[in-house]
Amino acid sequence: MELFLATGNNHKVEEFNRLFAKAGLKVKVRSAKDLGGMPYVDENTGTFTGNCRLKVEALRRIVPPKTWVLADDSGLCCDALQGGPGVDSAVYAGNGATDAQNRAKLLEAMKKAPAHKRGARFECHLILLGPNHEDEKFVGQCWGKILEAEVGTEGFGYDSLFVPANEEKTFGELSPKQKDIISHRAKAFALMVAWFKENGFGRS
Ligand code: ITT
Repeated sequence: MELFLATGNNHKVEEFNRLFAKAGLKVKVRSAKDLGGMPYVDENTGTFTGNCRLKVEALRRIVPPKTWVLADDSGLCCDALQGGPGVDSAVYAGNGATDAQNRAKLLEAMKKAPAHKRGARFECHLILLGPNHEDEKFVGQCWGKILEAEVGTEGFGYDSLFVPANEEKTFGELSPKQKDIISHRAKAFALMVAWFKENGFGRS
């Protein structure tokens, strides 16, 4: 089976390629790039699921028939910021902001938060559309805390600021292999793989 990733974020494409590679499914993974790029989507719903739906539907309109489409909407929700930046994680420091600018803004916003208020979680919402009206949603979360300075250069986004629960190191220090076991994306992805297997997809 062939599946298109509805994202313009190359880091997500990289992570999904790794996750699919170890999932034991016969899936040919393609990305929106192969179709000329992800169509523009105004992510204005205010929810992860709503934005995810906009992305998956936007790509579905242009994929070849009989293919699957998967979208990911994700972000970092910090206790001290009442769940922010949340759905606005990618544009926290403004439209077109770089990951480094977003991290700098987060550090500034969290400057006065004491140790016991630095809890946070990553969320990942996936929506999967199939060629025969399959329409499934999978959610994963990863709990942890925000450091007072960046550590590590692996990953992307807020990885160098986030230490997952039961770990000493940030996602920016852990290897991709380690992140792929405990991350929000890995957890949502595992639910999707279970669904594929239960429903007999991905065997050929
Ligand atoms: P697409 O909408 O094209 O998929 P995007 O990066 O704009 O790409 P989102 O709207 O879902 O995607 O925003 C996700 C942001 O949340 C991302 O840009 C990071 O800042 C942050 N994020 C999500 N998952 C992350 C991860 O595993 N590690 C670090 N930061 C992450």
